[in-house]
Amino acid sequence: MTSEHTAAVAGVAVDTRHWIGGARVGSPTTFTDVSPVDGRGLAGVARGSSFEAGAAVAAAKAAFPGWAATPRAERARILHAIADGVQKRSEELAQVETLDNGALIRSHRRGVMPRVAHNFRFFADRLPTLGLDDFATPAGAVNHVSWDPAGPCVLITPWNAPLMLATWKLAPALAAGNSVILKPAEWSPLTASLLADIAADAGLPPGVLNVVQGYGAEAGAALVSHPDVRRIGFTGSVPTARRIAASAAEHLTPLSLELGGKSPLLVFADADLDLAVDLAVEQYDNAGQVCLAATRLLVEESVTTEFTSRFVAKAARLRQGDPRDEATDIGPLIHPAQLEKVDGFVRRAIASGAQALLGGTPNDGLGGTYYRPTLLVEVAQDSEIVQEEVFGPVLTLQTFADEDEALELANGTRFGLAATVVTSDAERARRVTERLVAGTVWVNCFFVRDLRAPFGGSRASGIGREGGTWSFDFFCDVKNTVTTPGS
Ligand code: TXE
Repeated sequence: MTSEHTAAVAGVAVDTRHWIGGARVGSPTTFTDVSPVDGRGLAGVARGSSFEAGAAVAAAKAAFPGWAATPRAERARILHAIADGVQKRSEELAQVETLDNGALIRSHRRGVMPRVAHNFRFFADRLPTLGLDDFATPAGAVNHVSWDPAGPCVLITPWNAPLMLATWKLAPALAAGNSVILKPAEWSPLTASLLADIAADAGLPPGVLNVVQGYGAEAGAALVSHPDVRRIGFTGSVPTARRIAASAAEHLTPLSLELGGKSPLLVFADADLDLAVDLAVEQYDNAGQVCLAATRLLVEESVTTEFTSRFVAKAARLRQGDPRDEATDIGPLIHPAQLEKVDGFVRRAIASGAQALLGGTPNDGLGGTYYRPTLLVEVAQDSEIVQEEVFGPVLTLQTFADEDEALELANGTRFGLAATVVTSDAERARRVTERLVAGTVWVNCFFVRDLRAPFGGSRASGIGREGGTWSFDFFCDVKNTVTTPGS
């Protein structure tokens, strides 16, 4: 069922060429997209170069004036139609995504795909009121502030939540009236291609959305260094962000960077321990490949023994296996190099004195890139395992004596993406939250998200905020027009 350009993945036909100017475009070479579920090759995917990147930017540039001038009501109608298409094909999208990136089918079905559709509806519904402001000065001069679309935007997205993160950036960029070039991660390129089909079916004009497939160092690097690009939205790793920022500096292209984390989960002695354990075990979701994951458990000394034994008992019951099975709790890591990377972190931690109370090894028997849920204790604050993002199902546990020490540990990394505080004392929650360095703090909960809320991190976790008006603002050039009385 596989032709040169079309792969049948989970029974779904996926065109693996680029999507440029409303047409499928191939490349002279392809790369093999491998499924982390079982290591099987899924498809040969067009390997984009600066040639296709340039063609996509040119297509986006040509389509931009028409889309920018399209009335907001019409843009909103098309965004709703894209959301309809996502809903209609959500089971296909879920199946393809699961095979492609290894995240759980049950998460894709229940959480991710509904949110993908919502990403479009959210901005479609708000377009009538987003980015409008008029006011008069006391002397009567009228200021009209307009949020004008910026131009062709490049979106570079990672593999841990491919369609979710692509549409989270794409919807506000399109809503604002921009044209877009999306470069999905080479490890999970397939749903972006399906999204191009859905957008075309929904009536999005040719060239408004372009998808360029390929490696970061080739297609990605060519896109972010292109002089006609007006915005770069990136989610991924810190080293890549540095390269992109350096390249964007050449043309002073504004960019938004959503990077990694090493978030803490603080458990105070007054916490509901059942809740604390539930929230801690939740950190193994997506095999720990979540930028927001609270991978550092910080527990008040007096409850450490109790917390640890309950946590280990619960985490040991997690079922690891094929993510296509609804009963599976933990699937594979994205690729063999990630497995090696995670295992390397754990081995080095153990060699320098850490103790694994749970896991600590790959789960070889499952036939893919599976790593056992792991808990490491006896870890020093300045050790690699506490300081660096592992991006696997590996949690560390440290103890603290009081609030000051808890905060010193919590804030003691170069990241500042998120934090979770578990306590029954509201006053303590307020005090601690105030001193935490984090873009998001959850109190007695985790991963509760609303598109109206700002999302992003401090320090090495990124630059800028996304979500709701923050995303919309990023993709606009704001203009103030002043008219004086009688002019
Ligand atoms: O990410 P990259 P990688 C972290 C996590 C993980 C590590 C490595 O710790 O283990 O990063 O992952 C594109 N110009 N996160 O190497 O390289 C690339 O093609 C333009 C956290 O896979 O950052 C892909 O589309 N683009 C993170 C995207 O960047 C380039 C999620 C991300 O890949 C490029 C992912 C270049 N020079 C990884 N080089 C999170 N915050 O959730 C690469 N790319």
